[in-house]
Amino acid sequence: MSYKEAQKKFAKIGIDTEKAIKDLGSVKISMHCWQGDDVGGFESVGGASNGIQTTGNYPGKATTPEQLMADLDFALSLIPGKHRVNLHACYGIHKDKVVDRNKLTPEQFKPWVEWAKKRGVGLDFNPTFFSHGNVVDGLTLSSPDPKIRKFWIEHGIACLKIAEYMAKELKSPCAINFWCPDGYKDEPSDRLGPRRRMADSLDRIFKTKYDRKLVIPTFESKLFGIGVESYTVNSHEFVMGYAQSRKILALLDMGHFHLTENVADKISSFLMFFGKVAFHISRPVRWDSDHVIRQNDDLRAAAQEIVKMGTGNFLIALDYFDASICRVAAWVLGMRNMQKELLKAMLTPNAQLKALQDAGEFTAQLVLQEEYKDYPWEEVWAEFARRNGQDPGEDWLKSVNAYEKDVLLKR
Ligand code: RNT
Ligand code: ZN
Repeated sequence: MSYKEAQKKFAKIGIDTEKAIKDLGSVKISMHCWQGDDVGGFESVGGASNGIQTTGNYPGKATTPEQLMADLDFALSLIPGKHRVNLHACYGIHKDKVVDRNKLTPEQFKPWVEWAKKRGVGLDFNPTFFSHGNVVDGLTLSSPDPKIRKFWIEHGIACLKIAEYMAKELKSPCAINFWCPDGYKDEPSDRLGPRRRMADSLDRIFKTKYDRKLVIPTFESKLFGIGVESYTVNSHEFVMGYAQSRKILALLDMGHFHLTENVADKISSFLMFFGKVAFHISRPVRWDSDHVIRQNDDLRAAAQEIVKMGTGNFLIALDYFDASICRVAAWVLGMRNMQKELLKAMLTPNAQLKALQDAGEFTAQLVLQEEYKDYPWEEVWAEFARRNGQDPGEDWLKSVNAYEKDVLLKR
């Protein structure tokens, strides 16, 4: 089937494929730098710890800023459209001595800003509350030790300033996401105290002056982590309450709920009460395993909700890290899969299906929801990819294989 034929077929169910192509082109996805080096960063060679874990030892990992930038460039060159890049504070670029987290300044992120400027990509940011000796007994901002809290509060404040710098320089608002690993392995005796301390620490961070138009703080919840199975301070309820009362955004990570929970179902409520929704797109397998996202039912459901609620109301960031496969391929596949699911959602006659729901026509609703999945979205994808100078099919893998042979495996 040609694009023209697909266009006609979609037109019969009221879908304008040209609009879908245009709309998809306007969605910027924030690509996470940390898939490139297993959340390693540039401060030490120790790798990720304190609640972050990667598995796999695939060769070719980026170990310097130059390598990570080159890999990001290569991955972005195989993804249709313009996107954003999401950095973590542990990716600061240090001269002779590593500047500790509480003393970070824009200086360590200047090379990243220069890199982003040249490519016309926006940057998002994250304070790094892990992989550091000041995570004591698994706690950061909620630690009972005021010195530990102070260190991490200073880190949070430093990061708000860095985010503001990035946004100003790149003339594009910077989303800054707060995720802390804080929690306990076994039943705590006091569940309230750590949450009170967490709220107090965050309040001290957010009372810093920052431009609310340029810096968009988001706050990520989590049900459990490896080693913190019994209690996480920043549970879903805590994050919802804190974010709502402080007028910042709550962030949904697809891996941070019970595995039978439908994360897509949460989106409409978030939208109603926050106005905008921040998202970490991930794929949990049996736990918060952060596998590369596939075109599966969970991603489909999330993308459908995102499109129905208006893509402009979402901050879409990817968050997974697989060290057992080629890291560059993992980026490209995940970004393309996200785009494909958004496109499928844009090609669904949602108004018609909604009308069936409201009329109580549940048989027709079920049948058509399924039948419309078979409409030729691939042709529209191919057209979208071609118009963006990309090969629509799997040939990008050949380019990655060549890059792997020429660059990655020589490291
Ligand atoms: C961890 C959170 C968090 C991190 C990144 C690296 O469970 O999902 O978002 O993955 O900040
Ligand atoms: Zn996340």
